[in-house]
Amino acid sequence: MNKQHNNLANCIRFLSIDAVQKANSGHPGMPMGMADVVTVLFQKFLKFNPKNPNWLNRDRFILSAGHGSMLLYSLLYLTGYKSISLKDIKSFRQLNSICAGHPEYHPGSGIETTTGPLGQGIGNAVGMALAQSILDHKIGKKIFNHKTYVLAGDGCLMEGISHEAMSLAGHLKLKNLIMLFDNNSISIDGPTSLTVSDNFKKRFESYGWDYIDVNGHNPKEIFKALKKAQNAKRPTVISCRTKIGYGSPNKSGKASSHGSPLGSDEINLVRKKLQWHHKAFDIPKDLLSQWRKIGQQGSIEEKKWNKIYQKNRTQINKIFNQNFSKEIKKEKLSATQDIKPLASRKASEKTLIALTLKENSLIGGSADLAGSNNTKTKTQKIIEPGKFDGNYIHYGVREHAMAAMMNGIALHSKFIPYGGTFLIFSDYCKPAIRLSALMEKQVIYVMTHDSIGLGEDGPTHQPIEQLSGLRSIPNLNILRPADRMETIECWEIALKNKKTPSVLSLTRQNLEPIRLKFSNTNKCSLGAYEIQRSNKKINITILASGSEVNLAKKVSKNLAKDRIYSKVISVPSQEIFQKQSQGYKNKIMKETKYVFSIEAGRTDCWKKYIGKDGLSFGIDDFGKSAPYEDIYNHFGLSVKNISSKIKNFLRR
Ligand SMILES: Cc1ncc(C[n+]2csc(CCOP(=O)(O)OP(=O)(O)O)c2C)c(N)n1
Ligand SMILES: [Mg+2]
Repeated sequence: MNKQHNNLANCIRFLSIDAVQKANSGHPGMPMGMADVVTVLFQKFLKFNPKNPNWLNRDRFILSAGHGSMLLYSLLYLTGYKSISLKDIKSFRQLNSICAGHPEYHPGSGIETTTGPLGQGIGNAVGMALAQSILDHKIGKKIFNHKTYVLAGDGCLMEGISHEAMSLAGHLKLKNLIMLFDNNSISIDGPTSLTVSDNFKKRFESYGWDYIDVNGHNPKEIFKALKKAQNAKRPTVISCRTKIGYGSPNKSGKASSHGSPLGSDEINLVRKKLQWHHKAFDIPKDLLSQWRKIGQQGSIEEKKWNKIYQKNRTQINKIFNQNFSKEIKKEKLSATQDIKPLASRKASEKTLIALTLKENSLIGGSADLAGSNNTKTKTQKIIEPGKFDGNYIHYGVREHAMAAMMNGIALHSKFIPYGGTFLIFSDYCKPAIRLSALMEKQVIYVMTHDSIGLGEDGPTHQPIEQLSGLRSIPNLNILRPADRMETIECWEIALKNKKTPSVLSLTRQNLEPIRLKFSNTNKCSLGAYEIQRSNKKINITILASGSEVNLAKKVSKNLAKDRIYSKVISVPSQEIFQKQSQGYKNKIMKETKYVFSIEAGRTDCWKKYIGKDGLSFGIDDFGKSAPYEDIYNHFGLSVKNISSKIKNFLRR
């Protein structure tokens, strides 16, 4: 048994060593160290079918320690996934190879998520385990009963996000979550004793996890631990004591095996030591066929599962209903009557009330700001420890984990997660937001209190550079609606964009309605559109977003008194506007020589529209603590100041 095990594990080791050597870059140490653990996992426990990587009830395997990507690519190749061939492994880290430096999510490839930023994978895994638990309760144990495995290293566990995610996983009693901790006591700078004195057992136990300690090179111990974890009542961590770079006479147990090729001399020594008499990339036929058999084990189970699944398909499709058009239309009609000023966070809540009335794929939440972000509706049910019949998650004060978990929820199957915090704390979500965008996942970030308009809480809470920063992330829609009608339209956009995450930037303060007419077409989906014009022939264009659109309207009116005529353009989304036809863009931006912009935030992202001939009104400094009208005045965001600045500018 041991020899056979060693041979199987060595396939992973040598593919990893050889690929890193050929690429002349990469991380051989982790795959060499964890090869034994994942061999037992894939051979004896993991439920998967390489012929159908999308099998809904497959176990999820997340490589949070993404630098060890060759471990994953080796496993996928060996077990027979079509996505990864030996040729792909030979082009590890080369342009357009699926075997990228760090695992990059490709639907249906077996790569379940994009990892590399350490700790994110743990958050993803907790989100996936939670999604599975919700489905299990909604649909039944026979259909969604899989496990989520996450391989995490010292680095993942040093990251703060690991604390947030593991703490919430323990609280919620996510018993189907199993972490394989590569406890090798080495990271890049050397032994972890340089920086860590944590008592891991106590740490995990205090979160409410089961902790099992094993020798990560002993297949029997690994097997026993995994076996025990199958019937746990809470999440399990298996601390696998391993040797980084296992098998390397001069580099094992040392940081030097972490992130560079071993070098051909050392590789020869590893071959000798592990008695591997095969050439680079050469996996002997009998071993490959053993691995392929391991890959075939799941197909029978999948077939059985499929029969049960087909019987429940209608119910499942109902839960995964993603058609919100009726609700959206009704909301728009209701908004035509809503003449009272309303904060866009409130408008968002009204929309959510309509959207969440029926069972559907939306899973809401907030990082301890449910009442401020207005993300929880009366009909939503809270998810509680061990009770997953709800559709609302109290994430606690854990923005990092919330965002990474939402990625996991979105990756798991067909749920659409949305979660709230203050826009200022989008910075706490940024690494995960970036990954939502990179992975093209539909995650909706509800970010309220989106400017100095939040008032007295002051500069620590007032976003300044956040909108501009978020706008610089590719494939991310920033939606900043100006009133209730626009808020409904922005939600509609977020729900329709399956491959682009959205940030809804919403106000705390009330906003007067700018649109009361019903329109079947979604005007916000143009990104920018005209809402007011003071004369047929105009001299200037005024752009504004969100809470500043009303200000722009007033400025426009005021300037008209002096025969300076203008049009006001509401710009709920710069990203979406950028995608419009050149003709439309010219119509909006090039009608007048002078273009001005108003937004209560950093001005740099408006320069592309105003050019050298215009002016941007915004805030390029930290905010202030005061009633919000006073702060607006302080920063010159008033009708009087803007009008006079524009007049002076035109008189130059
Ligand atoms: C957020 C983040 N910070 C830093 C890095 C750079 N980095 C990659 S691996 C690594 C060390 C990880 O140590 P460990 O998890 O113990 O991996 P091992 O060396 O044992 O393979 C670091 C700092 C990263 N990938 N992500
Ligand atoms: Mg380590």
